[in-house]
Amino acid sequence: MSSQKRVFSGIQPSGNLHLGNYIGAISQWVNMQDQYDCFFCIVDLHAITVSQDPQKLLAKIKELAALYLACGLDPKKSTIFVQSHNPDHASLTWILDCLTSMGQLERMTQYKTKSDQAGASVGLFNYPILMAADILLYQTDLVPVGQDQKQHVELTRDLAQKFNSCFGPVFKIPKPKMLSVGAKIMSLQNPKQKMSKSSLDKRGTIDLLDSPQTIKNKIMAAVTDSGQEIIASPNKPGISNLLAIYSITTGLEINQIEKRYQDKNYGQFKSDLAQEVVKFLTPIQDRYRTICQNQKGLAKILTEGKQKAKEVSQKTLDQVYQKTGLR
Ligand code: ATP
Ligand code: LTN
Repeated sequence: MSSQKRVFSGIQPSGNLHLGNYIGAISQWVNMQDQYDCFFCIVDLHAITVSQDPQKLLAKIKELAALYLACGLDPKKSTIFVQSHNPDHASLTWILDCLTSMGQLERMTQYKTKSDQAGASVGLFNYPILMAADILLYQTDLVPVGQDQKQHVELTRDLAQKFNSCFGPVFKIPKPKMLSVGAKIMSLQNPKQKMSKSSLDKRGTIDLLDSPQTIKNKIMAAVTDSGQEIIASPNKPGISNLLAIYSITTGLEINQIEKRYQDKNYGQFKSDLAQEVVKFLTPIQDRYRTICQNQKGLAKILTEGKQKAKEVSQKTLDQVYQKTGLR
């Protein structure tokens, strides 16, 4: 048995993967692979909590798997798999459903925001419990995510504690892990809203597969703040957001970037940032295209991932069945 701490995280194969997803989640994952026993999941069952076109969904699952690899996830180091390929996720969800109060779910911010549209599904309401099942099945220590998912990881901790105190110790209590800079990348068009796959204004979101010209156009059109100084500050949400993107894509500290642009204007800063983002994304896009040419190889990685995932999750689920009197 590995003595390394366990990491679990996932992204939904819905919409296009964007720089916010990369910075808040994937950049952490890539850096954790050598130190931790990592499980990275394509959470397709979460994606269907809102309506999806079946043919597009299957293509999106493959696209996301290829992007995981292109961003630097290494199947020799990490277990990469598709959530619905392992039925244990849905099985544990039901058991946790029966332990969760309606009130606990009604408090979830993401649900409150997303259920605005008429006809919100029961799945959308139940979404955080499926996420808790994902995490708890693997006896996870750390969950690297963006800021918006913190509340869901806290619910996961509460559910694990409740189960353990009702039935005896089964689950590890996981902790969220968030970046100090980049946990919430904001829309380029509205620095008060997070950059999001489902955002209607596409100019606010930089997709990992955007062309260099599109990236340049979006960054040059980004909303900035009054004044001229290029500094990170709460009353400069637009510039602070661009500085966070600059920092992650170049590896420079925010104060180094502030110094570099002390006497420069917004236009120069944005034009340099656009170049840095293009320089950062081009190799990811090149690798993505190469990986897509080998669909068999990709499928093999996901099959092996499923097997490794199942080996771990099965043990937890067996204990759950025993403790709850189902076996
Ligand atoms: P949707 O709009 O469909 O909710 P999303 O853009 O929020 O999608 P998710 O699949 O929900 O993307 O998120 C995947 C991961 O990326 C999560 O860990 C989430 O916290 C992180 N993430 C999403 N948006 C951002 C962002 N703007 N800044 C930092 N991290 C983010
Ligand atoms: N809800 C997450 C995606 C997700 C997840 C997980 C993240 C599903 N299961 C388990 C971490 C761990 C989101 O980003 N929307």
